[in-house]
Amino acid sequence: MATRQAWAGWAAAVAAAVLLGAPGCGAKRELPKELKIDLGDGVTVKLALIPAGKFMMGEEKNQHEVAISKPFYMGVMEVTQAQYEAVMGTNPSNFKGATNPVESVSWNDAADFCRKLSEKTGKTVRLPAEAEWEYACRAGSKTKFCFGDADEGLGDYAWYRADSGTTFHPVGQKKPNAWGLFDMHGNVWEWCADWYGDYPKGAVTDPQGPASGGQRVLRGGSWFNYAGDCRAAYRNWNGPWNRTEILGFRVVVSVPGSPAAAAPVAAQPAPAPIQKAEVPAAKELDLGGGVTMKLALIPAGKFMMGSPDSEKGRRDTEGPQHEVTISKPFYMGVTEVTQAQYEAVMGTNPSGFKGATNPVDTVSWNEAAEFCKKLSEKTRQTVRLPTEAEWEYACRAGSKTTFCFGDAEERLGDYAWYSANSGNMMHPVGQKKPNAWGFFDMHGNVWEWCADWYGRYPEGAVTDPQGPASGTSRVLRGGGWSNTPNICRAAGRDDGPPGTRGNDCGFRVVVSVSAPGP
Ligand SMILES: [Ca+2]
Ligand SMILES: [Ca+2]
Repeated sequence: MATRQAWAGWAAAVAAAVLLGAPGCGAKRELPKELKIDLGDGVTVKLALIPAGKFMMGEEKNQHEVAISKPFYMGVMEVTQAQYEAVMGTNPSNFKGATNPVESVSWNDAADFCRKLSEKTGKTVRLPAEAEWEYACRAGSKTKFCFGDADEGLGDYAWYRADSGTTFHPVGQKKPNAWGLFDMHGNVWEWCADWYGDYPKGAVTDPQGPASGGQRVLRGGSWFNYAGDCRAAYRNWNGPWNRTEILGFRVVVSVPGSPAAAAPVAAQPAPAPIQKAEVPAAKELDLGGGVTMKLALIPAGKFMMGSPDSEKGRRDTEGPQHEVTISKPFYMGVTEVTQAQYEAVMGTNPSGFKGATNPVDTVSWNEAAEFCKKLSEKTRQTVRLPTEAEWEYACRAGSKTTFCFGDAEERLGDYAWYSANSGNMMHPVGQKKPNAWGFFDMHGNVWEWCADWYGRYPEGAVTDPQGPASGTSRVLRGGGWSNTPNICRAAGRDDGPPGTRGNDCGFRVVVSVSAPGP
């Protein structure tokens, strides 16, 4: 029913739009329903005509009537990496793929893209106003999502936490909404033109958001987010310089001749030059209640992942040994997540061996992922589990040996709690020596969940591997207090179903690096 109403609205709007083409000259010109921009080399941007109309924006207390007075064209897809590269000559994305959405782009980068594409085409290409975005997302619907209220239906329309395999997907693979727009829910967050601020109290026409601010609006959720964050009304924000791998955008093109067409672009200040300031070597997250978490920066680089055939105690799941490039620096927790930290974020402590500075144990992969989600929301940063490659890279800290400190098993007790010295229990984090990059307990104490599904390694060199696209168990690394040295090796791997818990299984987190602000 929502669909039929939507299409009725569409027809009415197209009829209304006829008058806009050349006001006063009497010539009736129907706006084409689709606009195609040629970027050269076979790369095009397709946009759909969005009718003028009214809708209820927001939800609950902040809901208010918005009139969109002019039709406009909106990108049918998120801007892809091929499109971005065709216009900008670069591709900053972390998850490379020509038809993947471009990501790791700041609001400033997105505005620059619009400016360049406007110059190239002579059209007014711009970011959507937040109101235009929600209007287009709803496509006539009044429900939680463009298709209704049921979370269960979201997978038909969106790549989000439950079906994305925690990675990006090419644009346009799911169902479009009633107005033909793809991935409005999920895949990549989309920058809107507006500064973030409170909504107006009453009905408004063509709102542009506050005149100034510190944060720009983001909409729609991403592959990293759960259903609630992908709602039509859900608002997010971030600093305009922030480049995170879950942030992208789509463009709109103003209808030629419409009087308000140029306004939003004029309202956008010139992008600030990207600061080349150094990324700080350490980071501290405030978890509330006086509890903090220390993280250290890990440089981008290359390493040999897995073990050589000659390594003592090797299992064949550790091969083939292959070269891995970690293309971006990232922050990693200096210690395993402690029980105090877990409780500050989750409000519970499931551990078998209680102690505020003990690592949290008896947590499933799902719970570890939930912790990351909650801490991401709390800190507005991308907190996540390390990929298996990031974990081993951080554990090795430049070493190529059995352990981070060399091959001699006799020295393991200096760095790790394991079967020979643990007294059959875990110990507070950070009591043994750290590795060369300052990380404690990478060997032993508790096993650490990694983001990846468990599976066989690739045969050749890879960049930023994420593990298999699907699987039945998640990767565990580093060994625990009950394990022998052999199990605690840098290349050692184990796995467990994502719902299982063990009193020797915990985790540590990483935070993606985003460009520093001005
Ligand atoms: Ca999206
Ligand atoms: Ca550990």
